[in-house]
Parts: sequence; structure tokens; C-alpha cells
Amino acid sequence: MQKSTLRPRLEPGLQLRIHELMVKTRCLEERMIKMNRDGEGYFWIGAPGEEAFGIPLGLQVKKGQGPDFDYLHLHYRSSPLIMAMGGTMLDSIRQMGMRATDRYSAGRNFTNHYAIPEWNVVPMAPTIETQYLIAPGTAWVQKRHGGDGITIVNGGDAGSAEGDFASCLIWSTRPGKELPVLIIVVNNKFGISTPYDTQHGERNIADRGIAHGMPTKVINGNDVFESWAAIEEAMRYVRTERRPFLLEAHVSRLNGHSSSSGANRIDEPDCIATFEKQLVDEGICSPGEIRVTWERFRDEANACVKQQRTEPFPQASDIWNNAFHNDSDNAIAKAGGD
Ligand SMILES: Cc1ncc(C[n+]2csc(CCOP(=O)(O)OP(=O)(O)O)c2C)c(N)n1
Ligand SMILES: [Mg+2]
Repeated sequence: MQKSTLRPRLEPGLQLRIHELMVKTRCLEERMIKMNRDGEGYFWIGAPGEEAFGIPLGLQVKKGQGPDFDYLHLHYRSSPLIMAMGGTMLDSIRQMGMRATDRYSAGRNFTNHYAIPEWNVVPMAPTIETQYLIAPGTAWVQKRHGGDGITIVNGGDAGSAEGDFASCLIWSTRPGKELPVLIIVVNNKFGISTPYDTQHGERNIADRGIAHGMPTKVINGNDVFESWAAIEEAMRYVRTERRPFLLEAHVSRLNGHSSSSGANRIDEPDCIATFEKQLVDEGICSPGEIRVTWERFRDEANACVKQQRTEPFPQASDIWNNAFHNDSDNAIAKAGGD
């Protein structure tokens, strides 16, 4: 196996923490796929295969509320990032099960669609790429506010064909008004069933940032060490220079697009298997310890599924809760929400 020259930079304790979070996220996603198959959730979409990139990203976020902290404008493959920030399995499983106890959407949004005000995780929409157009808004607030908080936006390769992505590049680089935004494209070489190679004339998606005068980088997002180092470098630049950086991470898509395409396991490189081999080769942990970690998180996921089964679904009468609407003008709301 080719060894990363950047590996010595990560302490063994940190490597073990990263591994634990990677396994935790994978167990969560695999259990949610099973929930869908069991009829316990209508739709699954998520991030198996993105852990080596998403966990190092989540661990390096400046977490908190308000412009002094990082804002996150995410897409539906961000479970590793959220788990690394401290998200719980139960919260994701409640959303997958469409329970009223779901803290992200009270059981009314797709799974892996977060909204966490206290961590600046901006409410997510299932429309792809709209997050790229919204991100310059919080970055503009941060530019005016000062401090070292940055805005982070991620999305897929296919979506970068949409106008919102181009708008993000333009609004982030107006002369004299450059914005502190880390623009990430997670390239899994597919948009649902459309292969990347049939759609992109540019050599790298990241190259589009060069035309806007921003630094760019393309990395192997299946490699923990390369991911950590690139994210660290990009974040340092955006935090200190208050200018944008475009980072493209190549990753696997291990269970296809979503439950709509079957969510079956696909033969692409598995970043967890690669990382585990490195951990064992380096003597950082043993195969037995790795097995125990998997068992622990599979048990936790099963317990969360059982727990959410005991919890209520949303009611028709609470459809207007947390929605922005005008009571006095709304005949449906007046009639009781049915
Ligand atoms: C505005 C909009 N257009 C189309 C869709 C349907 N759609 C959902 S996911 C997807 C493909 C996205 O591919 P990519 O951006 O590469 O992200 P990936 O799913 O591969 O992570 C499409 C076209 C959508 N959700 N929103
Ligand atoms: Mg894609």
C-alpha cells in the first residue's frame, strides 16, 4: 500500500478518534438503509464512502452559534461531518423514522437533512446546489463582522453544473469584497446515474476557481491523511486571508445514489477498510479492537431504532409549527391545519 507522506502529522489518539467516528457514521448509515428496507422510513440518502473526508472536516470546524463561528451550508451526504461535530445516532434515526421527536425537522424532512441553530448548521433543502447561492450571505455577514469565523459549503459534482454554483464563485470573489468561504465539491463521479465523464469538459471542477482568482486543490478524499492536511490548509487560508478557497475531494459512493436506486453495496474503494489496514500496520490498534468498535456501534444503532419506535409521529394539526406563515391570512391554518 502506498503510504501517505503526511501521516506522521496525526497523533495516534486522533487517528483512533477519527476511526471511531468513521465506523459510527457507517453503522448509522447502514442501519438507516435497513430501516428503509424494513418500511421504517420512506427514503434514504447518505454518505457511505465519504467518511475519510467528512470526519476530518467536521473535527476541524469552529463550532458554535453566530458569526464568530463557522456557518455550514450542507448537502445530503454530510453525516460524517455532523457526527464528527457531535451529532448523535438517535437524532438521525428519529429523522429517518419521521418521528415528531426529530430535532432537525420534527419528522418532516428527508433523512440527513439537518438544521442545528446552535452550531450554525443552516436548514438544508433537498434541492441540490441551492446551498452554494445562500452561503455567500453568511460569509458576507462574517466579512463585515470580523473575527475568524468562516462559511463552509459542500455539494456534489453533478450539481456544480447548476447556476447556483457559478453564482457562488462570482459572489465570493467580487474585487475588494472577497468572502471567507470554503467552497467544497465532493466528487463521486456520478449525478444519480449520469457518469461524470459524460458531462464535464473541464479537467477538474476545482479549476473553475482559478478563473475567479481563488486558490484551489484536488484531493483523494478516500485518504484520511490527505483530507486532514488539505482541509487544515484551506481553512487556515480562508480564516486568515478572509478570501475563498475551492477544494475538490474525490470519494467513493458505496451504496449508490439513494434508496431509489436500491442502496446496494457497490465495488468501489472503501476508505474505512483502507484506514483500518493502515492503523493495524502501524500498530495503532489490533483487528480485535476494530471488531469491538464495529459491534459497539451496531448495537448502539439497533438500540436507537428500537427507541424511536416508541415515539410519536407528527400530527396533521402541527403542520404549521415552525413554518413561516401569516396566521391571519391562512385559511388552512385557521381551519385547524388539515
Ligand atoms: C434543483 C434540483 N435538481 C435536481 C434534483 C434531483 N437530484 C437529486 S440528487 C441529484 C444528483 C446530484 O449529483 P451530485 O451533485 O453529483 O451529488 P451526489 O448525489 O453525487 O452526491 C439530482 C439531479 C434536485 N434534488 N434538485
Ligand atoms: Mg456526484
